[in-house]
Amino acid sequence: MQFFSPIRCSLISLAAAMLLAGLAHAQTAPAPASATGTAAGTATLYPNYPSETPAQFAPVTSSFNYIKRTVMVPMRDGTRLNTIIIIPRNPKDTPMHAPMLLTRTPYDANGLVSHADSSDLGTILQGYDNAADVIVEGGYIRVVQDVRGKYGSEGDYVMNRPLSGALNPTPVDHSTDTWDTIEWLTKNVPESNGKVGIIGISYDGFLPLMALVNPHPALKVSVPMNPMVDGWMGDDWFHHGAFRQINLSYMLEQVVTRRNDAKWFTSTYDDYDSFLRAGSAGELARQRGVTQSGFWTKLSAHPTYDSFWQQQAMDKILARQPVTVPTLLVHSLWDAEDIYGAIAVYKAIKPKDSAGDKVFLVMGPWSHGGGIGDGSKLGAINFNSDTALHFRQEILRPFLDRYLKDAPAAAPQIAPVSAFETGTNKWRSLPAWPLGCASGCAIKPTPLRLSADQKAVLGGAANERAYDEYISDPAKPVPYRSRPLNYGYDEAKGQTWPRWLVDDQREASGRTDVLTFTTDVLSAPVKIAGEPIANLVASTTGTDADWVVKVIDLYPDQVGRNPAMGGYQLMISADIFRGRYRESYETAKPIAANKALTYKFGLPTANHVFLPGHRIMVQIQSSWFPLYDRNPQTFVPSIFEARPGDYKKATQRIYHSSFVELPLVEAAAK
Ligand code: PG9
Repeated sequence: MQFFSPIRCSLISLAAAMLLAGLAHAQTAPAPASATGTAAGTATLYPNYPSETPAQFAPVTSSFNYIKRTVMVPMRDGTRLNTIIIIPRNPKDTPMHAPMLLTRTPYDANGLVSHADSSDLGTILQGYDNAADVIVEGGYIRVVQDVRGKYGSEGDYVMNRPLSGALNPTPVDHSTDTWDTIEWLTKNVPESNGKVGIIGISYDGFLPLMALVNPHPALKVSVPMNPMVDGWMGDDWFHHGAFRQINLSYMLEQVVTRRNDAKWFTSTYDDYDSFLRAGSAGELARQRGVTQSGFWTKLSAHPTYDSFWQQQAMDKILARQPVTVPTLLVHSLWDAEDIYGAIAVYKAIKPKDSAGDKVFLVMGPWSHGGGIGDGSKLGAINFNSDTALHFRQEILRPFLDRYLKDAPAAAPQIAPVSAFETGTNKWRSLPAWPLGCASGCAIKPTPLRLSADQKAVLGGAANERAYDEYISDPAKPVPYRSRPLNYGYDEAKGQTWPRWLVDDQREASGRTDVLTFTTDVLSAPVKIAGEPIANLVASTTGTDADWVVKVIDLYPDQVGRNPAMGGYQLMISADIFRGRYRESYETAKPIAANKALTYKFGLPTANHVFLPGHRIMVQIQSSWFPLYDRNPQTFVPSIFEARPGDYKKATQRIYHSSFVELPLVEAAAK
């Protein structure tokens, strides 16, 4: 048999040849011939080589300690969402009666539960976004789902799809999709006990908040971890109006294709250079194709805190809802992405929890999502124990068990607030937040004054007229961390973005365009609990300006037990404010040049003790680059479209009547 020489033949002889070939195959087992058409009425006959791929493969999974089902769950508008249900097998392989833990995600549901190809449930879940130890040990049914428009799900993707209404003309949103999913799950997963919890981090943490809007009756708990809540005020897109241009890559990859196939590219090793060369954020967006993303179109059309942002702020939405589902808000004290959201939601909904049994808060010394990792240290900072393990085992696990298991009494009630106190490295169980201790102490807002000789003074009288000044040059913006800057999450490539908030700030304090004010060495501990509030009295020679205020724990000159920490400048709370919003977040206005004006804005929550021997430092600067886009320092209608000629040097004066109001805990300091 010639396998590869074509046989020319008519259709009749082709049939005969195929028959013969088939016979030959039957006798000698070579492959049967196959034919392809050539000219009209003729065909080329090739021998056939049987595929080694079965028509249908039946995976052999009987040894697995879980059962995995993938289903397309229909929503009320007919759109089907890719949903993976993973059911643990109990030792006797009998159906279980387990609660379901749902995560909805735009980040590839399948990837979330396919950490490894393994017969072991713990191994496939291990890795990210799952608190896998709690899920596996608790015997939960794990359900993960792609949100509409992403990965295996049908439908259209809209960034943080707003609720049906003014911003969303369709009748479907994440609230209805969660409702429809839970409805389907409770009817179609016979192994479940009919109770559902929803859990997730960041975007996946925003979705458990959406689930609280008209919640399905089977939704028994919600665990929003580091949730994205208000994209303008303090989470991913802006902080007090300053644009977080570092997220342009996210905006591209997340939006322009269903499976995040389009990739951001770098054009310099040091991010600082490529952002600076592009000029404005709008120009860089054009250069990288981000302008093709529908979300960029919306975001760049809404640079102020207008109804577009206000109507989708989850804290504002939830403040209008009854609080019916037990909710555990998880906050990270050094969250580089969503440091605003969890606390904002707590403030919005805790007052509505009249029985005190629905709203819980935990805050740990973690980066974004760090509660599911190893919480023993963050960068150079050690916490003396695995704080994340403590959270998962002692807080998350009993919380889930109590509300989701059929024998709830077995699980203890967790404290209303579990707050890790940095500096002393201790967990505190508190009845509410902010509160310095369970009883016997009070918070006394106390000014930390920015005084002469670069001194910071706790309490004391203000000196109205004196000031310090610096020149802010947009051509040389202050880097947000030491260069070269390499944004990203891949530790193997040296990318440590998630923990940049604990970087040593001494590089910045040595610059002439950064002012520093430092207290004397503390002789007693100073404890703060809550949000410091910046009260700058400042002038600029320009007509717009950014103000960055950082509250820093300055370590002793020498730290015997850990010499590398000598003189470390650890940021405890810091944020940026875009001066054009001084009078109103909704309307940008030029700043009156050379006039001392007050800028008041809140900094992120801290729960920290400055120890004896340490000092408190405040740093002030007018750029934080390229994390935030540069303020041209000349008022222009849209900073996204600022032209090279708009960027001007300015002299910034910080008057000594400025202060940072610290939420001082009185008794604890004694
Ligand atoms: N911080 C990310 C994000 C959330 C929501 C919108 C955009 C980005 C995240 O980690 O999911």
